[in-house]
Amino acid sequence: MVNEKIKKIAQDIKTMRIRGAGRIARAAARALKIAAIESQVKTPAEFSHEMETVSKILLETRPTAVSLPNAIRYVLLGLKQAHGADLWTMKKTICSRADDFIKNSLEAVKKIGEIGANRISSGDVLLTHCNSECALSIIKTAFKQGKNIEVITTESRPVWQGRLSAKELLKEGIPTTMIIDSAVRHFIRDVDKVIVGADSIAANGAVVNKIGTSSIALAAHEARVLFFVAAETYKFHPETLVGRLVEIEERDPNEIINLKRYPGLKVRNPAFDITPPEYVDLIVTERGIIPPYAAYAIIQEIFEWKPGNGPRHTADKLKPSI
Ligand code: RUB
Repeated sequence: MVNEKIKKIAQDIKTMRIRGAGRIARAAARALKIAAIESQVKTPAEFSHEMETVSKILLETRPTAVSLPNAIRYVLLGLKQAHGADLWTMKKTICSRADDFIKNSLEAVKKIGEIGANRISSGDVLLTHCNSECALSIIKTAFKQGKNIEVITTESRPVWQGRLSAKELLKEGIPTTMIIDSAVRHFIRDVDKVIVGADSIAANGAVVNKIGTSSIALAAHEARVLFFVAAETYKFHPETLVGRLVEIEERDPNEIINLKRYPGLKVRNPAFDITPPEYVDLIVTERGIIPPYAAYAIIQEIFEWKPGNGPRHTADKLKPSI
């Protein structure tokens, strides 16, 4: 029987009380740790089975952010590491890998802020979309370094994550202007750099992020404005190396409009879109800045991928190295 706390975390991810790819990943690691601590089973085999069941529930919440399966893959590698061990050791291994993931993830966000802030100059006007911890980490770090910056944030309809960003930025004292999503091209010439996060990055460097990101990238490209993506290396999608496409989540149309009032109206509500690598100038990761075309090399290294092997996700490779 699945623990109520796990069901609650899964439900919170589904309904977006927990949202943003990094937070979702950490919540999944936390859920696996809770499941391990509170497990009532008696044998290692039953325990492995229970962990797989919990993972399945978590994986079914939201399909696009690869940080979720990557976090689970990272924690569950503990089952393989502790193979043949007693139940207590297995539980301990899962708990310590979950703790490791959470700690490394938080460190990565900080490191991305430091690395990315080096590319921000005093006087810059930055545009951000949605609400990305990593993108905001760069902006906040640059501001804390004393750089005189301004931020334009979109509303990010239909769920208004731009309001979260605006609140966070204002709390830091950063001058912030909000615009409607469709006003980006109108204002793009006032912008020096666009900084967004990512839910998944494919092996060819294509970036999956909040719906509207690709239109912003297109406008930035047209106006020769730099387009930065800020993402931890667990946002790189290992299966895209062998042709898997990233699933784009389509959410409830009622997020956009009350369908009861418009009988017969068809509404589409994709939550994410894909920005081709041609429109991305650089990706700031905790391991350093890379061009989008280096995504392949990152995936190969982080996941120890070799032709014919499935991806692994090891402890050492997640640690910031720069
Ligand atoms: C969130 C979103 C964010 C990325 C990166 O979408 O698209 O830009 O997840 O965020 P949603 P972070 O609100 O639908 O989850 O840098 O915080 O991981």
